Amino acid sequence: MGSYDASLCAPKGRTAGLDPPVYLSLRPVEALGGLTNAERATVLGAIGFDDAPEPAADAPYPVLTLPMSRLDGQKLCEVWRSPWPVSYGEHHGIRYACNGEVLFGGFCLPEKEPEPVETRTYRAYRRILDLIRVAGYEHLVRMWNYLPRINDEHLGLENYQRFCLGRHQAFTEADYVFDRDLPAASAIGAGTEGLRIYFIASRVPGRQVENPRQVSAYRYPLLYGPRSPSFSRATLTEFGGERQLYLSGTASIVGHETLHPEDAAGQLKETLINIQTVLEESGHSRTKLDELGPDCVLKIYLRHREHFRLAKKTLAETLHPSCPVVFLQGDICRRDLLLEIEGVIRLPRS
Ligand code: 3EB
Repeated sequence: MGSYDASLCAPKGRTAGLDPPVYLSLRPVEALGGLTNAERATVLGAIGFDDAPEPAADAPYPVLTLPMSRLDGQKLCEVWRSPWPVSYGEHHGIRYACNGEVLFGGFCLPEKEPEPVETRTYRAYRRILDLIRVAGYEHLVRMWNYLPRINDEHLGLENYQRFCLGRHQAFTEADYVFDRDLPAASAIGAGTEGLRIYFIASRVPGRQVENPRQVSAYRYPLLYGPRSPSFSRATLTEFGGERQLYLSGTASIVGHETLHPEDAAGQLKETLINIQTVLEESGHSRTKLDELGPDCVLKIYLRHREHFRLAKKTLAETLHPSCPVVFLQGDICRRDLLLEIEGVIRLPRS
């Protein structure tokens, strides 16, 4: 693995445990340029969006630009930080940063030659699983996946179903126990080429959370594809006494069926009930959507930009005004889904 040095990855100079070992904030890209050297050494990664300025490609940390427009006009990027200095490396083309407790990685796998989506996905996941094993951060917490033409169909299989095939195969070969080891995830249609993935892995496992209103995605019936989607509804982490809930992309699905097709308002309401249910299921005290504050980030993906005003209004009525929301235009993995919401939620100390 070459560049990996475990001694560089030990928690150093930790300040009174006030922050979890990985935390997300939304910042103008210029703020990254304005960091001191000491501050820059704590950046785990930066995620840009295609109509915001691109985070510096020559940065030492993983940088990924998601080819999706922001509907809210805010030119902010996601900045992932550690409370103490991190170290950087690259493994099979995956840039990563680690800090002794978590590893943050991100990459775009370009389309070199024509290759089925399942094969490209399988290759990407094999690389990720190899990296986290070699680096000693074996537990996947959260995966974000962005692939082009997610709803297109070739030879009877949609690209999303092909993506699920490749991911399932990689997890199966790595002996994943699906109701214990699966990370929270999002899988969104975006861009015209390449498979973009970023992820968080940890040294100690988080706790997989499912939603009692929904069939676990990894148990969906065959009707949705030959291999079920391998993700959990959320991961609850507790690192150094700091708890976070990584909420997967959540949509208007009850049981395993889409509810309210062609009704964005109905889908949004159902999605918010699902999120509320997962918050309660994770078993901590911060269980009301309107209690989420400035230390949380929600992302909503809308298939059609004309639903932006409706979504903005409904979320303003439901959420606390201090809770940041990123509105993005992206395709949802099922054709009848119009929107999906994910979140990173900071919880009170245990
Ligand atoms: C669903 O609940 C909606 O395949 O990684 C949401 C989040 C969805 C993640 C994934 C899919 C994924 O089935 C779709």
